[in-house]
Amino acid sequence: MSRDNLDSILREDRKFPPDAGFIGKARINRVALSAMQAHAERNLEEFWAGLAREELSWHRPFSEVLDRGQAPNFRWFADGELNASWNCLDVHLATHAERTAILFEGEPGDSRRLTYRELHGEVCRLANGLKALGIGSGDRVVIYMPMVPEAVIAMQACARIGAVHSVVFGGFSAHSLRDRIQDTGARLVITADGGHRGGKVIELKAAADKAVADGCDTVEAMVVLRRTGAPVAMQPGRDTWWSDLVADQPDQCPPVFVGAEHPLFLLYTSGSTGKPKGIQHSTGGYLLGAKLTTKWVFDLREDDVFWCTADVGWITGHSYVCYGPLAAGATIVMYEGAPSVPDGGRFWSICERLGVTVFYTAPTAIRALMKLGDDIPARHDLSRLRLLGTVGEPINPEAWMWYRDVIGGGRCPVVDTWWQTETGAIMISPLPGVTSTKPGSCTLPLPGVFADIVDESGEPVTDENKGGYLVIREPWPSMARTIWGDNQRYLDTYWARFDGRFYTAGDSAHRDRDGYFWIMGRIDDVLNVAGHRLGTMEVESALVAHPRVAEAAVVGRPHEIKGEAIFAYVVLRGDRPMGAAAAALTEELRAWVAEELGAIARPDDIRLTDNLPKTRSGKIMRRLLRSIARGEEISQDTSTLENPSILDQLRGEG
Ligand code: 7RM
Repeated sequence: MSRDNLDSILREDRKFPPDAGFIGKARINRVALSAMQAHAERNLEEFWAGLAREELSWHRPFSEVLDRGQAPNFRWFADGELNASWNCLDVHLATHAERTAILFEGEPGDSRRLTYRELHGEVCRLANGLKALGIGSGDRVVIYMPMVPEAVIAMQACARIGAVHSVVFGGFSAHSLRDRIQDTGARLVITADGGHRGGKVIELKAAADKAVADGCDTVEAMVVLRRTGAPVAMQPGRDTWWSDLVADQPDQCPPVFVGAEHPLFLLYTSGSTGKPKGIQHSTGGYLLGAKLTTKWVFDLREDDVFWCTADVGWITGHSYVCYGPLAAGATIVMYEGAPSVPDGGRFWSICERLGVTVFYTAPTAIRALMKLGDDIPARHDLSRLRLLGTVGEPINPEAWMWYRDVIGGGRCPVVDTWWQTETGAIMISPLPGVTSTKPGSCTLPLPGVFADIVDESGEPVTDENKGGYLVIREPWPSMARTIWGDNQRYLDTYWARFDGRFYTAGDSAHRDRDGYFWIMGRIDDVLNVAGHRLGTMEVESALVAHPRVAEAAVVGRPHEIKGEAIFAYVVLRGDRPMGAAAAALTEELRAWVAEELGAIARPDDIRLTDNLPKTRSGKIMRRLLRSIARGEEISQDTSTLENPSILDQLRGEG
């Protein structure tokens, strides 16, 4: 068995075609899809150019579609000029100004509704306020806010005047905020007194003060939204209340039209080592990707109520809360708080009360809610839902089935969407009116996306079920342009592995006999057991398929004979047994995996734990678990863990 082989051992045969009712009304049917695919194959630039002209409103039309001159720093629609906020707001005013843009619910239960006309007015007032503070095109603005409508208003106001926003997730510490302020060289920070999360008040202004207290000389001003009413210290000459700033501002503000390549935002993502990377996105290409994929994948229509549960601190919140759905003229839901407040039914209660029709969330949330049992969603009327989506991690087939059956009542298509901060928009996903879905597969690339799987030497992997590197062969409009201030790192991280020939996502994947893509996990997490290279996702899925298991994370630790042994951390549904009962259960689980996947995948160690360590966006921190399994010193930052005491348990000491 060669070292290069990445084996897929998971067999999943369930398949769900879209039902006739859905197909009949879908925005994209089989015929439309074939035509788009043929067009993209025939002439990729013409394909994207046509969509860019149709979907976006240009102040000055572009003449050149794709500039490959500095590849892989591609440029799209470069001599065209537009404004992102204009494309999200003004374009709707003539036809549907009174349509609801945002339905907001705060964690304490307060609610608000903003029409497109009102949202446009608020964005203009803030944009005028920002101008009054001296902020202009190209200036960086850091946004550190709770999930309230003002977070979207702040992003849109920056876009309106050509300022480059960088949203920092409100759950990040003062220290992380400082790093990002310093790296962007921001002139302004927009924050709030605090936000409500998990029944507590998160003190954002205090954290922002702490962040800028040291080495943030570029920051000239701070705008503070009053949200919780908690007392805060305002620094005279620097700090302004949001309400004061906009009080006398008109609700009209002419947009600043910028070149299509003008950066719309920077968004930091943690690299595998060292400091976070400021992923830079463009205005034209990014907005095109966000808008198109919203319409294609979520099949959005005028009467839809779309809820993407992601915080605006993540790319998902940029593309599917702030930009895509507003550009598409949809009604979105924003919820400020935790899914567990006041109880584990909050998501379903919001879906019921606000009439959510399209719901998009992460596997980590699905597994957490699944662990609470079926009774909780059963108390809510979820009959308005017509489409469900997932993003962020591979979804285990059992969690997918639960989502489809219990939340979707078996009638809603489930779209498992693969993409990254760096891709800007969804890349591989079912189209709900066309694609038959399979639990655990993100299915097929969208039109215009040339995804492939290659081996160590960059040759396509054509064998069924054989894994390799997930790559994208051709540039696409919403791709990241660079890493802010460090283009070399951009080239090294995403392009060097195969000498600039294609974009390397850093994920491993395989294809089945229908050509469907299955993401197996991050390349860095691949296990090597007796010459078999295995993705983490399959062993985890086998564990989650056991009725007692809610969540699992699998890592490798060195083994004298096999090279690597499989070490599994398992979270159970219900109480965690101790002593002999625990030993019996772990034996049962080892045998279960061997039965499901074959002896090669039998975990050598299973550790039962109450929780798994997650990043703030809910992804399992396998690197941390690997250090623990190997008894190594922990080098990762554990300060952001929800529950730091979990470390003792993971080490087997709790
Ligand atoms: C949107 C987002 C990107 C990484 C990516 C994958 C993993 C995301 C899926 C997925 C399997 C999916 N951006 N990932 N979606 N894995 N199936 N549908 O999450 O930059 O934060 O993360 O997330 O490993 O490379 S991200």
